[in-house]
Amino acid sequence: MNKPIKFRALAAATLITALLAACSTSEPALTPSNAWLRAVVPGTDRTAGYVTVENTFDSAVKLVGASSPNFGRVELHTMSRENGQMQMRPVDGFTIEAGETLALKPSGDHLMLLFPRGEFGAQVPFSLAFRGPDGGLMSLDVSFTVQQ
Ligand SMILES: [Cu+2]
Repeated sequence: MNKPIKFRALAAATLITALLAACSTSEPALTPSNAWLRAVVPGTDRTAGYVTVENTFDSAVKLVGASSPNFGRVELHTMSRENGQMQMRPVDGFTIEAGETLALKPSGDHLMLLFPRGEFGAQVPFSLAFRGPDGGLMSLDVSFTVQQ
């Protein structure tokens, strides 16, 4: 089996192929789960979204952005405690090391969803953008469940 060597040699092509073949558990992939967002409170222009992504590639990837037709803008935010207060601020991405899982969740790192627009169903489509080890971008379509 020379698969690992082949994977390194063809990193970019393999990453994309693996994403397309995400239903096959034997292939390395980025696997999303538990994707949800808080329903937008009427009269406000923002809410937060959360998702877990497992990276089974043998190299790190970085979540560098997200977009949705239902939001004018999506930012990546981190939370930290400063002077006894929880503060959030934009970051340029979240790295997921090889074999690790990124968990965006309440009171922690999250997607800041700004300027809601259009009709909302029970599911909201998102495209997550990841930068691979070769610098190339990969996108992953994930459906987020709206929770009240
Ligand atoms: Cu935020």
